[in-house]
Amino acid sequence: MTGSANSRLFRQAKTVIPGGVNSPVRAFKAVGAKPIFIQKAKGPYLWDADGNKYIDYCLSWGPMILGHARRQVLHEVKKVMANGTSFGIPTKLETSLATMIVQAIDSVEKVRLVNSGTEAVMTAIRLARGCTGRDKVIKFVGCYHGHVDHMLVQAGSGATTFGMPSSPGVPRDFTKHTILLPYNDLQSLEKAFDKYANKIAAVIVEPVAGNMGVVLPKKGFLKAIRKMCTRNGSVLIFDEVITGFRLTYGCVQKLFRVKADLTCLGKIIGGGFPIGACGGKAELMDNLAPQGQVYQAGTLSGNPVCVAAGISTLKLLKSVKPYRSLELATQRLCDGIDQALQKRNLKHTINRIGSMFTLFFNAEIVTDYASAVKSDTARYASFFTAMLKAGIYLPPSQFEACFVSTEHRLKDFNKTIAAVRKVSQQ
Ligand code: KE4
Repeated sequence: MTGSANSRLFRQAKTVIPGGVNSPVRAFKAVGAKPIFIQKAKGPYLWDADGNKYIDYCLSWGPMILGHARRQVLHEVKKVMANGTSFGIPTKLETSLATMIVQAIDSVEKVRLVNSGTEAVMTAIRLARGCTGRDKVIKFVGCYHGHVDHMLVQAGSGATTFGMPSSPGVPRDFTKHTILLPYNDLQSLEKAFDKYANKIAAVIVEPVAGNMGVVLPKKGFLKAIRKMCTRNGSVLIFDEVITGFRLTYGCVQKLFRVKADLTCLGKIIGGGFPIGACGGKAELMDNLAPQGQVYQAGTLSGNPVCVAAGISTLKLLKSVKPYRSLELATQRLCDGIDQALQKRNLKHTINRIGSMFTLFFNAEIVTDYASAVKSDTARYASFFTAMLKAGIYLPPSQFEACFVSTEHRLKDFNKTIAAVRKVSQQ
């Protein structure tokens, strides 16, 4: 699939861009392949530089829930662009998008728009620390919250729960306040709260994890975190950069009936344009400069073009209400994949919620990072490459989420399931 044009473009890219990509996972290293370069996309389809067509289940890592190049979104963006693209001065569009988010998420009374999910997380954690006067933050192994230094942590040695930097360039001091716990493990959470009680500024969690592959919260897990944060005066941050407007019009907080204090958003709320948002209770949010003392800023934050795409996307989601049909369609696809692999006796498990899922080549159920990493990543890599050759683009890593859009049709699912049958014979 990485024929002459793709290979040539990759060679050229590597001469001027580190690794030839602007975000590591795009280099296909996790699947031992060379990346394709996209020429165009429409609906659920991608075309690469060699003219190969793919059914896209990565959807730019989640944003393209309405499919690529959605006519209504492009129309709104073009209209706004004609009046200028960036002013560094407020526009009413920002108020409109913020209002839509506030109206969609019960726990959000105010929103600060930023340019990425990473910035949303940075803002939420600084705000939580600023409001509580505390330093420690709990995160869970396998959850990814962007590349801010103090979130780039890996399990420390032995029983220490403090994270060690997971990347060169992150000083040990920057992660010494980050407590790393196993996802879905309430016992370790209780121990951490007992031990660090009134030192914990926040707990940040992907309420449905997407970055170790899709992993669902065990019954009671989210409610228990909520209870411990409330009891301890810590801020509960839900990182809904993936799940925001993916599973329902709003956040999974509605589905699990747990209210976060701060919510991080991104991806879908930008409709394919750079965006992020940190929202929450006004009593917290009003501590952000210039109203409060907690500094946060961004030249292109709330950019009218990005915001126009987000408004158009949320308007369509609100009117089309695609979530039930997305759920049924994704269930049908996953059932077909499951049956195809069962027929070949290939050990696998599929975690799915709504229109996001992960096919793990793993004999066990996957409930946390420790079980996720038992997956057969070599088999996933060969499956990925074979499916790519068959015209199906899956995330180029076992530990990511697949997504279905409103534009995927039955014929796409049938083609995908047929491809799974064929490649799993090999
Ligand atoms: P960005 O800074 O990449 O916009 O968002 C960071 C982020 C924060 N929180 C969650 C739950 C996220 O999933 C992400 C980013 N997601 C990855 C893919 N799982 C983006 C892909 C990439 O890094 O290239």
